[in-house]
Amino acid sequence: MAMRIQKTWMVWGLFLLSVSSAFAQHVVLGRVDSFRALPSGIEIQSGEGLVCIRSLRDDVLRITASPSSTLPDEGSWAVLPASRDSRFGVTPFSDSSFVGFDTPLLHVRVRRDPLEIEIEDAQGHTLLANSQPMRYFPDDSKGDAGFRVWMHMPAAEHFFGLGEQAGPLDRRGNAYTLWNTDAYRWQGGTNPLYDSIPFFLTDTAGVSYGLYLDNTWRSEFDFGKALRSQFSFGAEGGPLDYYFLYGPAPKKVVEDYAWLTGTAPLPPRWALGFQQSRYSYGTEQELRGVADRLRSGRIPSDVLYMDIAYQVKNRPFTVDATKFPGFPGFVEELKRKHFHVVLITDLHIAYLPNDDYAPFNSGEAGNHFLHNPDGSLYVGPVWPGPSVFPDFTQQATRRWWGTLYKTFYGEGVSGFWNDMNEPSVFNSTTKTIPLDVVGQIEGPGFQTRTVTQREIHNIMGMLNSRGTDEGLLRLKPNQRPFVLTRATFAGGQRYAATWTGDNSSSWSHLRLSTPMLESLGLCGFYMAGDDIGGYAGSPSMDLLTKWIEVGSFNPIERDHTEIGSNPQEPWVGGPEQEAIRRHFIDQRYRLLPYFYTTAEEASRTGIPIMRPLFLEFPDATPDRSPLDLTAGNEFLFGPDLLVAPPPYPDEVQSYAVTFPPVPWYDYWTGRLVTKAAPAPRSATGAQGRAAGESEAPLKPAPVQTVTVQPTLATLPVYVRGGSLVPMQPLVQSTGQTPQGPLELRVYPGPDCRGSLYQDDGTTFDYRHGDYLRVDYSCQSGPDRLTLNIGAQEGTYPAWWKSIDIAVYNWPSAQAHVRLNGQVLSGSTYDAANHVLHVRIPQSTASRIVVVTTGGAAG
Ligand code: MIG
Repeated sequence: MAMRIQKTWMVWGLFLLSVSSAFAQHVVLGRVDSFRALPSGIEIQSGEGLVCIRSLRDDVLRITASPSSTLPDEGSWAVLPASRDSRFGVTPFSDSSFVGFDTPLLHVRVRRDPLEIEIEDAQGHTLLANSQPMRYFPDDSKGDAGFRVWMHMPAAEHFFGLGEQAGPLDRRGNAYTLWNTDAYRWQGGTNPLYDSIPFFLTDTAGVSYGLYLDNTWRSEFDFGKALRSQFSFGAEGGPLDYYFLYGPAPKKVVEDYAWLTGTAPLPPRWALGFQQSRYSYGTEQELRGVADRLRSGRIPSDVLYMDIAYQVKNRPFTVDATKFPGFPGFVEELKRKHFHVVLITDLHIAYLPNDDYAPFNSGEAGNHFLHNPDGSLYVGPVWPGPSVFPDFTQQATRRWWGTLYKTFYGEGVSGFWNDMNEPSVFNSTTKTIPLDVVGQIEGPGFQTRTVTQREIHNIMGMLNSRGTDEGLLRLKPNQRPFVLTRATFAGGQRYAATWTGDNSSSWSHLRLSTPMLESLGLCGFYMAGDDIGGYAGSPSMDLLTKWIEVGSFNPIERDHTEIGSNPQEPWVGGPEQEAIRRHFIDQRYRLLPYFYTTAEEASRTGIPIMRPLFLEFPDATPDRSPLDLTAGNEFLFGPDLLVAPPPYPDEVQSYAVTFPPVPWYDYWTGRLVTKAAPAPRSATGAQGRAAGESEAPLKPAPVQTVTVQPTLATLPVYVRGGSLVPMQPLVQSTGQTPQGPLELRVYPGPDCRGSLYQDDGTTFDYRHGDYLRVDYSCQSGPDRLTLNIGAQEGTYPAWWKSIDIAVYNWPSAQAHVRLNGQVLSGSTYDAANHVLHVRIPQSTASRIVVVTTGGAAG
């Protein structure tokens, strides 16, 4: 019978698929029948099945299991090969009840009967423990099978992560499905959304670990919804394969996850500028009008987006010359006006077999599209009409896809926007490609084999953006690509930034965006944004204003709206609204040195730009529960700025701002706002307190609050005492060289530190030393301040000739200043706000500035 179908490889592939799922009987890995110590872990036989626990580092474990004698051992789309292959030698352990092993940081115990894994820290406190044995479910008639793993869930455990989810930051009490979905007009609680990131981290009284399930199939995470005191996760197919990442500091877990799945590379600096979009600016004149209005209104901005209307009949990689007659010249013109153009290029390719549409013809010739089970091309309706879909799990297909950017990239288009890549398909109740549509996996790390959408649906968006990113890098190897993708998967941060899809123009959506962006940041996507002003519908002018205020402190600030909505650009609504919005966008640009320094840190460490409070202050509350649970929608923008929008942004009542236990200054006035300045108890990264370290519990610091009256024109922002914040004179785009001194704001407090990173903003030359890095620190007493400016690292020249130092909370006009021991005159004092201003010349050498109120400084 098979002879009738022409593409016999496909039949063979489907045969293999059915064989591989045939073993999925209902299997419980119920007890340890035998075990064998491995140099880096243990392998356990349980009935017909196997469980393997390996130590990749002293603080990272990988746990795999199988109902048969073959453990999952294929390539991973998310985990970096070097991390996956690393091994740490362990000390085996067994007694009559348990088998397992030790690393210097972890005890891994597996109960013999029932088979339950328990992971403890070095002090013997349980971090993670199965509450019942893992289990495989048999296929039903539709092929839904899979596995599930259950864990005990202590009362104080809180859960963060799983990428973008429209709800509270803490996932406890809820369940989530990961299945990439085009969710137009999603609302609070809508799940699933556009991306699948099967990673979460926990916080139990300041102690944290992370768990990453390396499985691309439809998966589910339940944090105490079905069962009050257990959490569980599973997938409907694919490998039972997860990683345990030990903190104990939450910040370290985020770094561990970056070690496992990589970081998002440093973006071009212009991507940090204000971005203006709409579905769709339809003509050259219209878009030129937007560009010119931004410039004439002195609204700093860097990026203009062209949505699907620029194309011929919505066909990707075409330009409608009736609307954009001189396309390359127009891109040039915008570039001269310091605007970068980002073009949408959806992944669907118009099905035009008898046409001269090159993307279809070259893709068809290279066999780059997905097929139906009978071997015919899969065709589904999307914007261009009947469309075909690239088979991105083939390396050859990703390479072909990357070549499609040659013309646009050559014409000076700066970045690309990969939309609709869940993938979204019209006229279908599932809104996506049928599950039995067939593709191929082909490429390094993988056995070449046939797969269906069940396995690869969730990675289509990530691999679409990967093809784009890698293609751009091949076309211009020394230019940092910018790719914005709607759908993605764990590890996708290596290839693209993302945004939260089709939100709505409502106050509750402004509120929802903060935890969504924080969660994306915890999951590696430090470059993320939302549609400022809302996509579906039209915002009131006050809402648009407030959204721009908050969005000016988001990693990506992009104003975008749907077709047919009211105008939503920052000037809409009159000069008063425009002035407020401009003021906040100005601040974003004034903060660029600090902002870009934070982005560079994120690109090395994975610590996001937008941070929940518990990430920096895991011990801030008396019971060590995450401060974010009670601190409204406060978030940190970089390490030192605390942004405190009204928790319910449309409410008019006053609200309390909650502060982590260090001194805080008002960003706008520079005045110290918290009275008490208890020493910070929290630790970050390596200094984290081990779980259950049994020193006398630190006396709980009283949680500090101030009461704020919300107004349209204000947004409370505070600066951490003990920070040094570099700022620059206002520019109208990130490409403009600032005129005037660098401003260095000194906010005295404990553990006072800061740094500054600069480079050319567009190339990879920084990887060869062409950057500028300076570390700052300060020590302060009641009438004395010492500021250390480190020597410049790297060869990139500073644009400034001098530095304006602003010392906050300086007690009096009395100020004796010495620079490297030499008396320096000319300081000025702002008595109203207690700020001392000192100007010093720029130098690449290290310097010490000492300020005292008394006689001779020094
Ligand atoms: O079906 O390209 O989320 O940002 O403007 C809508 C048009 C397709 C969805 C994206 C939105 C974009 C729109 N796209």
